[in-house]
Amino acid sequence: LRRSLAAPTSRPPSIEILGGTYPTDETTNITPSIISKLPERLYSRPGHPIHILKSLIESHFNQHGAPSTFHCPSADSFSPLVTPKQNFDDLSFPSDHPGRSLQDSYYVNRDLLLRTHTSAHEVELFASGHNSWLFTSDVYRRDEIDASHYPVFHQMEGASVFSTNVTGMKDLVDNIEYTRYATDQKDLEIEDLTVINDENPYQLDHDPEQVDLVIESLKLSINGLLLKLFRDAAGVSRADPLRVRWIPAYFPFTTPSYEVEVFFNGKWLEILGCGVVQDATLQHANVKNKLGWAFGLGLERIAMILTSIPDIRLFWSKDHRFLSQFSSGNLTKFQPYSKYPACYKDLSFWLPGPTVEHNDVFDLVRDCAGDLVENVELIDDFIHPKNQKRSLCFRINYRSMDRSLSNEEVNEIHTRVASLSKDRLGVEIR
Ligand code: FA5
Ligand code: MG
Repeated sequence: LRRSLAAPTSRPPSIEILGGTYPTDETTNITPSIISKLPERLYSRPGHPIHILKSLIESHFNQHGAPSTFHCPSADSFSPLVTPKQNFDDLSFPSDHPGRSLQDSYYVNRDLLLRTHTSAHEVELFASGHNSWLFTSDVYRRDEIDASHYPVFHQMEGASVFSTNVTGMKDLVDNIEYTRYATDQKDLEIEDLTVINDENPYQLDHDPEQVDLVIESLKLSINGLLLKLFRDAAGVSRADPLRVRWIPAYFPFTTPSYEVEVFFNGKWLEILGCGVVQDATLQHANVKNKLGWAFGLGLERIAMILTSIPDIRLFWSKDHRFLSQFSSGNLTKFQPYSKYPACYKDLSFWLPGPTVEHNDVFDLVRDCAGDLVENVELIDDFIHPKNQKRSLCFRINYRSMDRSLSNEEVNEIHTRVASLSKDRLGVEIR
């Protein structure tokens, strides 16, 4: 873990999160803005697009996914604070994987971080004994600021495992037959660019014949879901087949692994990652002699495509002009209300050393501006020829989604951004 930039003196000895008190250490980088999101539980609010999409997928899988039912436990009984063992080790992440770094993930302290994906609960979910399950929750990642990136978003994880004995294999074949029957293939145009090779291999202990059946079940299940979401739910004309593309991918906890893209409004969009579950994960869950598939998909991304919601901040809006649009419980097209004026301000500073982490800048802007920041972009980076000092300039675009901001209000926020930059990053404002 790289050291946090926060000066040790500015760090309180402990922090309060969801009613608990946790000691801090030199890795602590969770911010007040992030802590304030933890109690929101968008996935459980009727009439919220995240909840609507979750319910739609759950009922699809329970009608057409398989002859067996999918267990759908509520995320309320799974803490978003997980150990590095849950989020990484149990999922076979190598010790030097970038996802573990302080730059990419929010740590409470070295023993506890916010889950960066729903896969963090795979072992618990497999250990619960259900062969098929779906799990939806908030996940947290440090990232840039723009209309499609927000440090909190929602994923749904799904999995199905089958016994490797004769009965289990019969279930698997039944599953394939059933899923094929429920998937009207002629409305789908599938480009399958995947191959099994040294880069995306079978697992050593697996029987390729059995794995091929698992992969067929996975592909049918996912293609059926996408057909349901992007054609039936989005009301896309049946005259055009839906184009779906399967490409090879890498995840430490599945092999072979795939990513699935959908062609929508002229672009290929990555919707989910998936693959054949690593034996190691099942062993940690004490599941023996089984083999199966898992996937993880991004709910905001799919909801934004289906409803044309233009900015990911809107999912957090309390404005009735947003929320009332989905009160019917359907993913109807979003009717934008007027866009309020934007206000750009530049933040220029001299660095104290060779570099500064951009995610540290983004987090402090979020702490000062909350959802009033629309995007942040690096517009200048130069080194002074005489003293070799490096200067960066970030352009911050402030805009509210529900009202006009006054110039004084934006100036006040921007002044706080500059002063927090000095305190947290040790930079010299220009
Ligand atoms: C994962 O998180 C894996 N855990 C997925 C997985 C599960 C693979 C089970 C294999 C088996 P990835 O980081 O690619 O993978 O994210 C999965 C999906 O989450 C993406 O396809 C995308 O739809 C969504 N997603 C990822 N990052 C963001 C983001 N910053 N904003 C919105 N959606 C995102
Ligand atoms: Mg990905």
